[in-house]
Amino acid sequence: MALNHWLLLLLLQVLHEVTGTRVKLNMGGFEDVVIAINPQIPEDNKMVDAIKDMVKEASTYLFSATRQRFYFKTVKVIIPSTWEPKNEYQRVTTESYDKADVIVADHYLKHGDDPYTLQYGGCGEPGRYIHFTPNFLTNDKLHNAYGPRGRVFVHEWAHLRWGVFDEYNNDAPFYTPGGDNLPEATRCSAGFTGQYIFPLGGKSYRDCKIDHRTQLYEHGCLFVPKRHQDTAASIMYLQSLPSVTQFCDKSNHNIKATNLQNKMCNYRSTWEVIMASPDFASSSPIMVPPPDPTVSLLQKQDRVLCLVLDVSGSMDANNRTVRLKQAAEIFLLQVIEAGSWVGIVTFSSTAAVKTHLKQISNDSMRKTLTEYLPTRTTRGTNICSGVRSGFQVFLHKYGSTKGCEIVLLTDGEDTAISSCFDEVQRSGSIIHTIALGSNATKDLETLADKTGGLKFSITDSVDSNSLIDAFSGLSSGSGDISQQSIQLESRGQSVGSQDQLNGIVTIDKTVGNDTFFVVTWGTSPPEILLTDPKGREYTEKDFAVDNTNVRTARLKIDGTAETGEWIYSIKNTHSGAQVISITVTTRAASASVPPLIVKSYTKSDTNKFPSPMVIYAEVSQGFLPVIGAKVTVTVEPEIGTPVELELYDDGLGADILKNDGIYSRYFTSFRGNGRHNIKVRVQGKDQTLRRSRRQSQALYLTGFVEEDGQITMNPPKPEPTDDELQTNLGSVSRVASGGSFVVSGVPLENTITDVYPPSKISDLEVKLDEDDDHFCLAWTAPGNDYDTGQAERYEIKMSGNPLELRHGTFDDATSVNTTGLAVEISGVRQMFRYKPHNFTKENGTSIYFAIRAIDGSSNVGEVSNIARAVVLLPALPPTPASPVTTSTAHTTPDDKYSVSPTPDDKHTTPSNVKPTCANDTNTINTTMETVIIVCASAIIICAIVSITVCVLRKQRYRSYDTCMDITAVNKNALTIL
Ligand SMILES: *[C@@H]1O[C@H](CO)[C@@H](O)[C@H](O)[C@H]1NC(C)=O
Ligand SMILES: *[C@@H]1O[C@H](CO)[C@@H](O)[C@H](O)[C@H]1NC(C)=O
Ligand SMILES: *[C@@H]1O[C@H](CO)[C@@H](O)[C@H](O)[C@H]1NC(C)=O
Ligand SMILES: [Ca+2]
Ligand SMILES: [Ca+2]
Repeated sequence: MALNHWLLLLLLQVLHEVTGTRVKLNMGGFEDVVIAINPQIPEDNKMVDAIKDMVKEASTYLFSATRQRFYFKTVKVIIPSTWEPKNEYQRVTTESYDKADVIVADHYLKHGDDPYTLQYGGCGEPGRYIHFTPNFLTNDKLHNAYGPRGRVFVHEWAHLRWGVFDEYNNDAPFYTPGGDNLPEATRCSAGFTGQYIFPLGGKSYRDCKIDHRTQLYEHGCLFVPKRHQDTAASIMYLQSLPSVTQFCDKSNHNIKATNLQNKMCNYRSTWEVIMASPDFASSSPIMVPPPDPTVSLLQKQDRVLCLVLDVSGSMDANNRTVRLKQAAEIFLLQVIEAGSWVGIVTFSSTAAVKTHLKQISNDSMRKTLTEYLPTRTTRGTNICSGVRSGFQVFLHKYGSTKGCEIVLLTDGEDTAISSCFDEVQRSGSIIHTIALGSNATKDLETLADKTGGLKFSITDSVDSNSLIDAFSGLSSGSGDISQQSIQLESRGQSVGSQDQLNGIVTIDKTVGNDTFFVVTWGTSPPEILLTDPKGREYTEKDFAVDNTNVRTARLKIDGTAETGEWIYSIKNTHSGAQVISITVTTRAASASVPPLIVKSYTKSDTNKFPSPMVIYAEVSQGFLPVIGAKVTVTVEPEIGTPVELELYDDGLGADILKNDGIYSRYFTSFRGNGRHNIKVRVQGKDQTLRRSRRQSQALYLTGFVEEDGQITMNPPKPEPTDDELQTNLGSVSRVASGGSFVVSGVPLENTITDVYPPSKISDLEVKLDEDDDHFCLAWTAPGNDYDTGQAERYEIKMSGNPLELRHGTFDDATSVNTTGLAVEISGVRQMFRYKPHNFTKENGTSIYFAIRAIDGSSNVGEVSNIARAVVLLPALPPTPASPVTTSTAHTTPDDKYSVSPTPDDKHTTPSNVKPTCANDTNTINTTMETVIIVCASAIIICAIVSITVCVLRKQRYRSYDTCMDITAVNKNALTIL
């Protein structure tokens, strides 16, 4: 029991470390939920009131939805510093916009107000943040479409806190329940009743037809629920309807719905997932109704920061003092935002205040501050004395340490560091830690964990330029993107005598103000040639060279730097090899166009071998995902060679959604214990890089069926046009530090055995071959270790009952003989043809398949998605009309719809359906199943392949010349059930 408790605490710790959230659960009450308002939003007290109302309503709703377990106890709202100060506003302490649980901000491209939660982890893993627009919070007209705001908040909170997924699916709105049954709307529970209508424009509609190629309702068909339902579930489907007060649980979960919840959580209901959470384990039902939440308002002040720098003797080793000075100068001269206050403290066995807080009002103040950076070292390391002096610097000016930031850099061991943990916790300051070299004290990160600071780990291998990256990564977390420094390039390497460091930095349209090119070297100044996109050349003579032996040359470009490719060539004219580095930082070019940014996360920031680490990079512009970028990550262990990995946004392996701007990858190459530093590089090429829509959004209810059978429609949802979205972003480069994580439990390298299975295959598809009765299966090969390398063999199972193919019963299902099936290397699309012996084709038969991969060390991967092939005979009974609608025409008062006569080609028989790949886009979103139509008499199989498949294949797999025509369907489509 005691152990369990301890584990739980650990889990909770991990939970908030990962997401940045510092929400605590105390006797069922969520404390310190942070809602942050973007600084670009003009002052609006109505919005603050709306937030208060929303939280109050949400708390009551959450309490009953979770069967009296959870409620909101305290909520903090961060008011931007741009709003008029008020007495009731308290000072922000360790909260920040960047770490907030809920962000209130406008979308860059105005397109509706869909609330959403940024989720990138698997089932049960917390998300990053919830995003509401100001209009969503203040415009009551949106109630009809989204429901009361408190209910929406609970829907999003379940995503964020408990890692459950949506039970609707805009990309796969219908599914076939099997047998002779009609298609149904993707929903939970299946007890939701409503009408399937096809809008004809204006106020008229007709019944939906069934598309025989998919066995689903035609594209454009809408499921309109009745306003009054008997079912109470579920909140992850349609929280807006009054009757909905519960999550789907085991008793009413719709296992057949083609939604992300089923795909991600292996067909478990949302309530089962919530019950498996650490929150659930550490709480119990509460008998009395909880009090209303307390909402406090905090206002962000100016940024106040103190550099607390180690000057112990060990800083002399490996040129650390010089490297620190180079990196800290970049921070003071280029990174920290104008208007901030900065102080500097150094420490060894005792601490010294080098300068009290000075406000960065102009460039000469930046320069002045660099003169306080340490150059000499003394003996001893007393981290707490450094931190305390930092606090003194804040108190000297402010009378408070709340909300101030310390950047603490040390390379030394200090056994007494825990003596100031409590003091640090009480201070309300944020401590960012930079561990330099492998001797830095192990507890250093505790200071960051306690205060919500960033953590960096820097090796003495200067090649990586990581100390500079750490300082460049210390931008303010205020949400004011237009003021933040953005790093475009960061490279360092040893360059031989007379050799060159060459490269290209792309300055895109969104950046260019305050652009600096900084070159550093180890021994003697190199020759520099920098050519701008217009051909103008800059040499080392144009760079300002620091004459205080910092070995740095710096060039600031006046105004906004030219957009395009800047080519650099740095030549080592020294007689021996030396390390040369280049760093380029810039800021946004316009306050109204948000720059493209990259942020990097890890699955957790401590990792015990053999769990795999997952690394994510989020590439976005003004909350819109940016897709088509090449994203690479370098993981640099304390000791040993860095590992480079490419991250993918392909919806496979560790990546849960394709094209959501989150690029992900498993990392398993652990070679030793200790800190691992992360650096992410984004390259976007002209023509490939583009913005995309958010995919996972709250359900916008299209309309209701009223008590009297009339239909009330909501106005159509505003959407940005594809043109707006896909404006060519041009070429882009970004480099960012992703902080560090700590690994433990790694065995000695020569004793490491393979413990990692191939990853789950999530894009299995199947169809029946039209010519020779073979089933053709296609999927993307996983690796030996998750998504890396090559597995050894596959196991494929088939069944008439999909539930048999799930984990648990997979072993018992009928095996498919996989003789002759070779395993491809990870990421390669492969296929397999299979002819069952005694397979009798019966009308409407569904055959299901699932696959898993096994590696050379007998590690067994998870069971894939379940893929389905439908066999249809031509003499199909006429398609019945959709269930609820009647052909009685309604009159059309006001905003009611009327039924127009259903066109009489409604009962199209399969023989009328042309197997053509014409530009019929009816099924563009229903690529989930491939329906095979069998001409019974001749036992000739006339496969009529889904149109979508054809269309997509033409675009992407032009010369795919095999049995497997369907390999090109959107890999993100859910091929489950
Ligand atoms: C400092 O840097 C120079 C030039 O890269 C190198 O030759 C020297 O060995 C370094 N010093 C130490 C102590 O690492
Ligand atoms: C770590 O400390 C030990 C003993 O003080 C010293 O010999 C070693 O050089 C240090 N290592 C680094 C990387 O500073
Ligand atoms: C960038 O610089 C231009 C002039 O060089 C200025 O007009 C613009 O406001 C600046 N943008 C930002 C975000 O400060
Ligand atoms: Ca993704
Ligand atoms: Ca393996």
